[in-house]
Amino acid sequence: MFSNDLIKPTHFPKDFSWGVATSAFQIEGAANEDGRGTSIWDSFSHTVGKVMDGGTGDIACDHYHRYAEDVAHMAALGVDAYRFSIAWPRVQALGYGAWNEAGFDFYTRLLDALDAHKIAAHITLYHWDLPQGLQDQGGWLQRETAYHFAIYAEEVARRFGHRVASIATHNEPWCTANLGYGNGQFAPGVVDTVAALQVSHHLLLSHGLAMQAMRALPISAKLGIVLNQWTAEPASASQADQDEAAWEYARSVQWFMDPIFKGHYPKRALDRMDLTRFVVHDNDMGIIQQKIDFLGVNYYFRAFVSTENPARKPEAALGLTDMGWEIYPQGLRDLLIGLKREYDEFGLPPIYITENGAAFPDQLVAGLVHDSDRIAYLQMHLQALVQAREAGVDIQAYFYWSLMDNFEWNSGYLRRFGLLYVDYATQKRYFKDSAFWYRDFILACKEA
Ligand code: IFM
Repeated sequence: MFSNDLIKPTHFPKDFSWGVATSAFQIEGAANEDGRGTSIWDSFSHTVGKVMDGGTGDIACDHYHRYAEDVAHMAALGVDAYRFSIAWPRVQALGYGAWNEAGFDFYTRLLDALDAHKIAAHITLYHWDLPQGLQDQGGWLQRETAYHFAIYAEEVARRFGHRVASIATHNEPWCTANLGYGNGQFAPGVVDTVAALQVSHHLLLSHGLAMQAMRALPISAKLGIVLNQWTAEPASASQADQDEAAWEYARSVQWFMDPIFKGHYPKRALDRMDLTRFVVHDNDMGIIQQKIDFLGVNYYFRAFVSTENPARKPEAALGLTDMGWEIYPQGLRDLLIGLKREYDEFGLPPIYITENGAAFPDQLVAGLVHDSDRIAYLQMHLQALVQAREAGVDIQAYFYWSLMDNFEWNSGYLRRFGLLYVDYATQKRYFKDSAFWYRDFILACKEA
């Protein structure tokens, strides 16, 4: 059972890391400034009909100009960690060729501001904004992109790897492959599930190549990857539903975990996939299977599987978020315990919860946002995290998604995940009640 009054500061160790997360395209704006190149999300969001409200990343939260204020907000929240991504086209306009010093300067300024507040930086190299220059050469369907990514990773690590706490290669490669190439809801908007399979392989290959390149450097940053994961639960006890749930877990979670930890794709997934255009070179799996220092887990919901009625939805006893996602905290606990059970013997490293959060239809009234639903969400998911820790899972950090409301991909600005409310007309930020709750809870954990 999950209840929103069971979580206590004493449940967390003193060195637990409390953070907030964002990504470059969703907050930075300044799309045409200081030599930034175009990304696939610029092209996609400027295509009529791709984003629900027609929103683009041109201005977003204007974080590029307001980063100092945003870091001050983080300091006021009392977080000790900030997860953000580097926009590849900001530091290398085309994804190959010349580096853009003005782009690197922005991230240097941001890191300086974080240092001044003693907030540890956790960077992600790829949070979906591929340079359009590489897309024009085939994007992630093109094997060569993985090699360009490794060059970019090495350059970022060489410049920043001594002053950031961690570097993740990818954020949610499942989404890049399946939403970008499978159903086309995300950039670049390709609808071809067989291509999506090959893209997922190139993403994993790029992860492995980047890990090799970064490992060769004398840097202190921990290196890893961030995966979005869920439990897959059968709607009934029937064998068919159980098999279907196992297949769903295999093609989503194990599809990325097994190559990294076991050096091969899960057989259960391969058995049911169209492999006619799936090309894996001899040495690829060895390149992908690199030791990682941390695993980033993003958790939002469970998968619910019914063979009789594939459209059937779970009962959602705790309700739905504004994304229509079931609130299901026990999925986080079960997922984490399952990861430990399956991957511990293959070198599962400490886990960071790199994303967890919810969109709700927040209303700003007289400068206040009473988002008790988000506070309850946070409390229940932290409780699930504690239960997983008590079951022996080594979880060292929690990052709420997101620091502030931002560009929610194909939902544009219609979905608000933030602890801070953003009034896009004025770009003013307001602490929601959940921000005050998170601040007080973090403080209590430090004092407990
Ligand atoms: O906003 C996204 C984020 O970019 C990746 N993970 C899920 C979030 C909510 O949809």
